[in-house]
Amino acid sequence: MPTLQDFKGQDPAWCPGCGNFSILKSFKDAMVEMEIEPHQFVIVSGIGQAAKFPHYVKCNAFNGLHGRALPVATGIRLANNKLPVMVFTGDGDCYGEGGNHLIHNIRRNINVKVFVHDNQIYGLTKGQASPTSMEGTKTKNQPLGVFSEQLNPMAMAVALDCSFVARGFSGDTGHLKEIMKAAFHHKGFSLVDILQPCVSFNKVNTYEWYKERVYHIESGYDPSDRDGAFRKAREWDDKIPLGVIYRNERPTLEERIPFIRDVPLVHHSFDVAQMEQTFKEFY
Ligand SMILES: Cc1ncc(C[n+]2csc(CCOP(=O)(O)OP(=O)(O)O)c2C)c(N)n1
Ligand code: SF4
Ligand SMILES: [Mg+2]
Repeated sequence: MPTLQDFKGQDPAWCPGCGNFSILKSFKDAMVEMEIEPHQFVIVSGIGQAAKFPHYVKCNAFNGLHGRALPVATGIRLANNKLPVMVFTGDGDCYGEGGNHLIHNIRRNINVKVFVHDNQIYGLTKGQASPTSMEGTKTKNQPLGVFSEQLNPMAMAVALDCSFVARGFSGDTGHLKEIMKAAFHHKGFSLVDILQPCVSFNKVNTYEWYKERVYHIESGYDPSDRDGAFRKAREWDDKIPLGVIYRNERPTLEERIPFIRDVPLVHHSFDVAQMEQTFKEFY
């Protein structure tokens, strides 16, 4: 049985008080409780404070380019669809630079779990507005306030019929751990938006700001009702719902590709002579 010590990676270089620490704790607690060993999964990330996550966990990891975690995660899943693949990403990385990949992988329903550290700011590059920054937020780059409307990633995901849509809060680690476990066990593309205070550059969406607004989605809520989920996903200003907003069961991309459905590509036999013959056809 794994212990927390088994997941120890490098010492985090995040600012003291950053919400990322609680996400790291929730994740390690979830892995220990699910009895998953460090070698049994892969974490993929892009660039940003959030994307440093796999450095701080002992595991298989690929730290790629800004916004490009999902193409790598897709490649890994297509090569070995028995291997759990998770992406840890930021709001800029996932919803900005990587927004195109997010849309199309939700549509394909590849079985990858995406955890977004949503601090509503570009943290690593010292505080520019991100797609989830609220309209009017003043930053050094946007001294008159953000002119664009805020992206609602939960409503977007429900609109795209994303297989699993949930929100957690780094100030509520026990609840976040349960959301992470539910996402891990769900079959299909899973998007978990995690409210994560950036204590250095986001002076608006602080721990207090979130605590005044977040609430756990009431028991009896039906996450399979897409219309109800869309209404729930649109809640934001005074009341911000935490929990599983939407869930559906539908075939994954991996299940729809006949030659990897039963046997992962890595376990297929490889015939060099046949490959050479195929290449010759293109000469
Ligand atoms: C294509 C590209 N654009 C911009 C950058 C510069 N850049 C690096 S990190 C970053 C912001 C990351 O923000 P986010 O994904 O929200 O992560 P956070 O640091 O807030 O966790 C930016 C703009 C880059 N490295 N590559
Ligand atoms: S800049 Fe913000 S997101 Fe980055 S480590 Fe510091 S507090 Fe965390
Ligand atoms: Mg960010």
